[in-house]
Amino acid sequence: MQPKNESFVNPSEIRAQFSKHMSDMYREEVPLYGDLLSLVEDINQEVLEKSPNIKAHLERTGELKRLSMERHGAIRVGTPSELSTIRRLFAVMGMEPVGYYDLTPAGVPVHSTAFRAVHEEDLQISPFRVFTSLLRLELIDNAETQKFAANTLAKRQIFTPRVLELIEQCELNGGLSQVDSETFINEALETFRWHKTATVTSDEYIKLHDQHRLIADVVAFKGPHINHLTPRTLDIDQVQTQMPTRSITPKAVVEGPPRRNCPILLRQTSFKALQEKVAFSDQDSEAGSHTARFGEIEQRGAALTPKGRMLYDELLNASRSELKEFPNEENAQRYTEILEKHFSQFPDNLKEMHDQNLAYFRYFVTDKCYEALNNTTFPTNLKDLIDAGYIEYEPLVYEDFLPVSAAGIFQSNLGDNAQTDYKISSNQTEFQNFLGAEVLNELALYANTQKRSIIKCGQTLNITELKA
Ligand code: OOG
Ligand code: NI
Repeated sequence: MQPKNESFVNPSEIRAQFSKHMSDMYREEVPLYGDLLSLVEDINQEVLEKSPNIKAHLERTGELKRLSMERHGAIRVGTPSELSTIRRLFAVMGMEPVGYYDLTPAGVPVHSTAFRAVHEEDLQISPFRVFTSLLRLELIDNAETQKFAANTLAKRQIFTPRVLELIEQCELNGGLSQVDSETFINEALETFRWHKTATVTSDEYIKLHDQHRLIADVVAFKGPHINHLTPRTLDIDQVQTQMPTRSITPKAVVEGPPRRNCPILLRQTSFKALQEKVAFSDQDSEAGSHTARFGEIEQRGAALTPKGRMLYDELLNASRSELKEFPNEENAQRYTEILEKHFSQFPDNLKEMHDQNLAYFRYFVTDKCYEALNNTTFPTNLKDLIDAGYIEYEPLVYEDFLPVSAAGIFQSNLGDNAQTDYKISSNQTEFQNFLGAEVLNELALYANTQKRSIIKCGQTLNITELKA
């Protein structure tokens, strides 16, 4: 989308630049992230060389172009006001809150949304997304710790004065100039930077940590340091197997659906969080340590319709119940087998996925159709056009996250004391009140993209109402 005023920078360009700067900053902070990037790059290259089909498919959907830019980050904020300002900050870069994720059933005291671009053209310029979680202080059961956490958070300011000015200026004028957008990027980065000094004493840290490692991570520091930045791979099983050859230890299992010919949704794996030296406020040197940041890799597949998603959830739940415990080192092999067994019920070819309305698609007019444009009477519905070879389709890539997978990623980095059974759960209304906006429904976004591609085909064929 173009900005309102021509002298303003396109928000998608700001996002692309910001994502690049963040990656550079994170690579400096966590050298292992650089190793992971190069492993992913090598494997992606290999896949493209070995599988011309995959390459052709990615070229056609535009995903090949965005592959090397593709990454998501994750942050955890502490207060409603931080959440609403973060929303305004991301809005400057054309990112909107999509989806609501409740992580309390998994014993993680947060609820979350994902900030990302929503239109396919903008996603094409930069698919950068940030999984953003808000700590739920009301879930701290110790009144004293709860009060301490609230007071500590109330004292901090995670945004620079200049970035706050620029957010306001952008809201007022509808955009930022080139110079202002550069300043914005540098100032906004400060919010996500790692700080070696904590804002609490080591005793206070221990108290927070005993309550939940995540609470210590959010409360004890100056800001919501980016805790991982995730590149996209074309073959996550390869990355998983090869991680140890580069001295990286992966978690036990890949989250999400099993390996398939036609990947669906999202598969993710991560390496264990790093133990990093920090100085607590009662220490002169970095005598303490904190474990929060980790590495993660993802492989993205087709976005599923409500029907497809229901089937996915059903098969995943069936697999998890059959395993009866959390996937771990010992049962990893068995878990994969169980997963594959259940998922054999999910059609693994595009035609069935399309005809059974399991996934969202983008439609293309074929060369055959272009050649026939001036001398053919075309059928007027999509199905007949497809059957006649005038229109083809490619699945839309899933741009979001999965709550069960996210819980698994959180868990693998939080250690065993995280299995709290919270009595309070989902509260999307409160989350949205804090956010200062409603979260968008991701399914509606995919449906819109699909619809736009049908309209475009209709225009090429001069059919005013191409029936789906
Ligand atoms: C977020 C964990 C979830 C994902 O990719 O599902 C996540 C966090 O650890 O803050 O990043
Ligand atoms: Ni992640």
